[in-house]
Amino acid sequence: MRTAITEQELKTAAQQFAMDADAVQIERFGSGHINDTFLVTDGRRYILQRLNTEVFRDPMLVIENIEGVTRFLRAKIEAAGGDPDRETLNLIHTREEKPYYIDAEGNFWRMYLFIEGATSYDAVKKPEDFYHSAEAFGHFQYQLSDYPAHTLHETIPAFHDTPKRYRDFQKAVQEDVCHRAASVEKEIRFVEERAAEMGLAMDMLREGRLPLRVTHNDTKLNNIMIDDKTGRAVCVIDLDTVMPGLSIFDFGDSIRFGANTAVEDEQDLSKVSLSLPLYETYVDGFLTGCGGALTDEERRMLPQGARLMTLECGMRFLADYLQGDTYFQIHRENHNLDRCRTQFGLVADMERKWDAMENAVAR
Ligand code: ADP
Ligand code: GN1
Ligand code: MG
Repeated sequence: MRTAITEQELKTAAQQFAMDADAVQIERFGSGHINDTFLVTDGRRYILQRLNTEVFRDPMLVIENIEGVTRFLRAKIEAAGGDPDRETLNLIHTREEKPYYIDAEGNFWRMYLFIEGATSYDAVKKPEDFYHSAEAFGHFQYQLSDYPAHTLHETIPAFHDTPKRYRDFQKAVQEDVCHRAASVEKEIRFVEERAAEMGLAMDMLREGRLPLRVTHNDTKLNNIMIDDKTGRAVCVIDLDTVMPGLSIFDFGDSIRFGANTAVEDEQDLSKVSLSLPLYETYVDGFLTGCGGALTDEERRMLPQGARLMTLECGMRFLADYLQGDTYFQIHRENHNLDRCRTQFGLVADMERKWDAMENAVAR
């Protein structure tokens, strides 16, 4: 289990990153499900995070990836005349010149410059924001297309290996450690009815029909900072899962989160559906951002990427519910079950709108 964090631990951690501990203000920040995130102010603002080391078993590998990727992006941003302090994450070093701090309890901390004048959204407020996020995630992949992929660590092995996620899910059902399976028979059946389709994308990867690229792997709308003035995407954040992966999954995870007419944990399932206009907006932005780099097969498989990411995520939420909510942070009873249900509701709606989803890509 993750342990609670005391105020003293927070102050001690902040202080390592060359800050005046007495002058700082620290408060919880953001709505990520994995790390503990804090806003630290000492005149300037920073993001302090305790990495979730149950999810990221080897946090040093996460830091090495982020150092490598941000250094690479920084050079490209500078060459393009951009502002590297805002357009990519910047790790702050400790007094000992390290980009992380491990405290007496073994907690793993890191700090970033706060990206000022920008906001990360949990739901689409304006379609233009969604377009710009699509372009930015596509462009991110494009920028990393010549990154030395062999130097990247796999921070979470088999992260989007859907058949593996399905096997993990089945194990959680069988073990049923919290005796919750009987109450979610309908949801379990929903997954089982789609068992044959879990490998659709991974099989194509194995057969060489889909290329392995350097991808973000967690392309939720709230992992992008939108400029408060211009409305354009300033920076792609949450780089913990940058690894070799499938472009259609980066596309798909964004659709799963942003083109849903309801929020991820909506309890009123009648509000859940796929917004075709938002889906089409994202297709446009993503293809533009990718700079024409996607193959025909990748383009054709975009709708399937959206469906598989949504199904996979629902399966992960349900497995976590069955296992006693140990992976995703929850803030109320049945939170993971609510999240699972919105995902399956969205999958069902995608299946109803399948022809339109394919047509939008073909256009
Ligand atoms: P998690 O892995 O838990 O999702 P994130 O790295 O995505 O953690 O951070 C959680 C939230 O904190 C983000 O959604 C964003 O709102 C905010 N955030 C993270 N990094 C920065 C940053 N450098 N500048 C401003 N806000 C940030
Ligand atoms: C987690 O870290 P965050 O909140 O951006 C998860 C994603 C899920 C997402 C569901 C490392 O993303 O894979 O799609 O929750 N990240 C990790 O909202 O497991
Ligand atoms: Mg995040």
